[in-house]
Amino acid sequence: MIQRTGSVEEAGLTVGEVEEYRENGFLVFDDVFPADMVEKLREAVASPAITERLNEGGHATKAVHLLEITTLDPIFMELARDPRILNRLTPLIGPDIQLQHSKLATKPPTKGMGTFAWHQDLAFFPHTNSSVLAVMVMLDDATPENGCMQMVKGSHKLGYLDHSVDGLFTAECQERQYLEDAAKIVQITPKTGGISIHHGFTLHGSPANLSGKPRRGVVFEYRADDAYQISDTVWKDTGILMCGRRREAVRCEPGIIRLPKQNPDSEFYTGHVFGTAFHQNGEIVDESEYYRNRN
Ligand SMILES: O=C(O)CCC(=O)C(=O)O
Repeated sequence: MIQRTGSVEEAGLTVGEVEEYRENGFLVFDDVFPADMVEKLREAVASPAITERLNEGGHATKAVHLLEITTLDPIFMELARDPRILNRLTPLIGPDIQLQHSKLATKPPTKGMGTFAWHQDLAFFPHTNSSVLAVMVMLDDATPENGCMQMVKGSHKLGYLDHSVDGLFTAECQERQYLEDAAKIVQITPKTGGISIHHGFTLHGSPANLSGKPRRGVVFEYRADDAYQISDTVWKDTGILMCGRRREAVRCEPGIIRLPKQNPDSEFYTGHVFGTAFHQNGEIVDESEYYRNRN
């Protein structure tokens, strides 16, 4: 992996970068956002409202994903719309781009905590096409010591992998054979103000934070405007147009998508086993005996 330095004025990607994304399923850039901007983002993270939410999530000892971060401070919506990000995405997924979700991803300073199992993002929230990708903006350097993300080169070409046990979604890829080739596993280490971009099928995870310091990143999942979400949660900021226009059309890639069936005992259970996106019932069906029994 080549780690690049992108100037503030730089727009778009080179042909080589697009090829690298198509081949590996991820890209990493340093120096995308200047120090003063990172400082403002850190101040927003330290605001009383966000601190309270992080405390509620137990961020001192646990990894916390604070969802809908764009709704908690306008600085995060500005960041999601920043051309330094969007100009790097249009060569990958076209000019019409929506936000799929946003979050602040923290890893606690408590040593040895904050592991994320190997997974594909699209396995959580399948879409009719695989344009979905994630951008992580680093508010701290990502290092192997603080549990930076690791990605399996080329795994985005594998399509949907199995994340379920006994029919219930586990949030962990169960096809361990794709993790056996150590030469394909890459440490993703953007510095503070840098970003990583990864494809929604790229198999990734992150080990525990051993640094004794917090590691913070802002994550935006984006999708082409013609991708329709099939299951999991529709968040407050899902579907906001970031650039381009609404096509009013859905593009479908062929194939069968197994829906991630949520475990009602999981902390992420949203009240419908296939999430609010899949749940196309009105109150009458919801309240019927038939639906209650089907769950
Ligand atoms: O915060 C991390 O290190 C991992 C986050 C992640 O894998 C995700 O949001 O999909």
